[in-house]
Amino acid sequence: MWPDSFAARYRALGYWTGQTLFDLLGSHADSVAVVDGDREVTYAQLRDRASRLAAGLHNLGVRRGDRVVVQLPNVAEYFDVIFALFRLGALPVFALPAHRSAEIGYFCSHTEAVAFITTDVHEGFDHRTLAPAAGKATTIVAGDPGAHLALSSLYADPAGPDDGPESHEVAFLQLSGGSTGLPKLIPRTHDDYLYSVRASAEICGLTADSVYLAVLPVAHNFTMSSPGVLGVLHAGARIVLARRPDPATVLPLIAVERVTITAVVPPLAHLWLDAVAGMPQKPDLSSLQVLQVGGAKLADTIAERVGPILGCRLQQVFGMAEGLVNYTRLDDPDEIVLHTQGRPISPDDEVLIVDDAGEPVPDGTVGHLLTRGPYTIRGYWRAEEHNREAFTPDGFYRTGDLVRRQAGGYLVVEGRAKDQINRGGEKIAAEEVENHLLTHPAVHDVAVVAVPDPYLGERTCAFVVARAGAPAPTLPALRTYLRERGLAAYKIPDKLRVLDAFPITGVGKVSRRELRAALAATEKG
Ligand code: J2J
Repeated sequence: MWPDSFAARYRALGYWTGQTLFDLLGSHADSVAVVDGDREVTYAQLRDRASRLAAGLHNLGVRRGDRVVVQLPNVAEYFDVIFALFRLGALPVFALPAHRSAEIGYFCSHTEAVAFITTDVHEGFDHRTLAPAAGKATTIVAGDPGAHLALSSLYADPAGPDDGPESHEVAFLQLSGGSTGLPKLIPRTHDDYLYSVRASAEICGLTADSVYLAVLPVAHNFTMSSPGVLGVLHAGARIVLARRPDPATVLPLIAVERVTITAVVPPLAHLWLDAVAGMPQKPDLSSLQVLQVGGAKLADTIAERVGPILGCRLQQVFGMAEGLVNYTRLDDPDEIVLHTQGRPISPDDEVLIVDDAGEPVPDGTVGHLLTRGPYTIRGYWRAEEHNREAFTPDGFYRTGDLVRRQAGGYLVVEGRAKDQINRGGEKIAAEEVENHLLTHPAVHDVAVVAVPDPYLGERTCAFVVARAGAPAPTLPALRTYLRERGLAAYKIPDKLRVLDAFPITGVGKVSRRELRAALAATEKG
């Protein structure tokens, strides 16, 4: 948590206001908050539904400070659930729909979750089969509950659950993209998160007339807060939920619902642009004012097509669930919007760009991005040892990103120093996948690295040294093995190279740089 002197300052400056996330539902009673297919939920209805669900969860034994793993796709019930938990002061742990038993099991056990709230069937996968992985946590299902507890049975008479949380308390645990063996959890407080949400809503020009299309998973930090669904609720505007992100789903929704702003990762921007450019009859995108693109580096060639093809403004967003978010501003010149990843939200976001020795580099030089500020965490949840590496002694978060600062404080992302693969915005910790592969009987040693990909930006390649005497493993066999271990599909390597031995760096570590170079050379040849 922030030292007292910082907390006092952030309060004095008006960043931390003492409100809680539940308070977002306080006004705009009769306006529509959420549209999910044919369903429309007003602010008053959402507040009522969340209050009744809070009572039901309380009856079930969920208390302030308890953790609840939430894995829901883009459905209206998601909002009932998170606001019920915010009302109780219980902490949602935000899993993604793509997570499987390995991730869900870890989140539930690591957080000692009392409940696991999921859906029935989504994208062909039966999420109820994850119940055993949830262990002691009670499985609650939105939709057909099967053998489990139905979410719909929990809406009770809202007769006074305990007092709600205080604004300085942790509101939820968000997931880190990670670079270590086990995913790290990010504790965000009501005060700090609401500041980033309010400020983001203003930077992105949200008004009560805005219509935000939620395309990426609602629980991801980008979709939640930059300005995301919470920014929309702050503005009294309307959220439209897209069940799927493909052009055939999304383009008609934009036209019918008169969507004004939406947020995507670069490969989706690419896909939409190609789809619209190839249509003889252009869809009606006249309502769309802003396309936000973030989560991974946007290629200049794609950035340049957004305005001409979609007829809207591009906004680049470079953010992280740990805190710091940068935006190009809506009135920035094209040069900035097309070629930078924006500048921080807050005048009190402290940005340091340093060389390998930790010394600040001059503007224009690439260095490691370090940051602290009024909405950037000071430590991961229950990860003391890792925190000593991930944060400087004076509280700066080491983002692992390599950036260059331009005039006006605009940042350009130039690369990454962390062992992470950014697969079209989905983050994969190399070590996590390596640890799973190391349990395979034919694998002696393994290194998972990023390889460039024209569509996703990066894909993953597993370099494997086979165990002596064992047959060399094949890609299909390893992929099946990882799937059976319950690893999310996006983490499963796209490529495999079997080597006799790994190139070693001067300090005796596997040289990922040489592995990447070797792969690039063989692909060319
Ligand atoms: C290059 N790399 C980027 C960008 C994130 C808004 C937007 C995105 C996220 C997010 C988020 C990038 N160009 N425009 O939380 O609120 C990479 C960096 C960063 C990591 C964080 C938000 N935008 N990245 O992507 O926690 O490497 O958050 O450190 O998932 O994504 O990932 P995540």
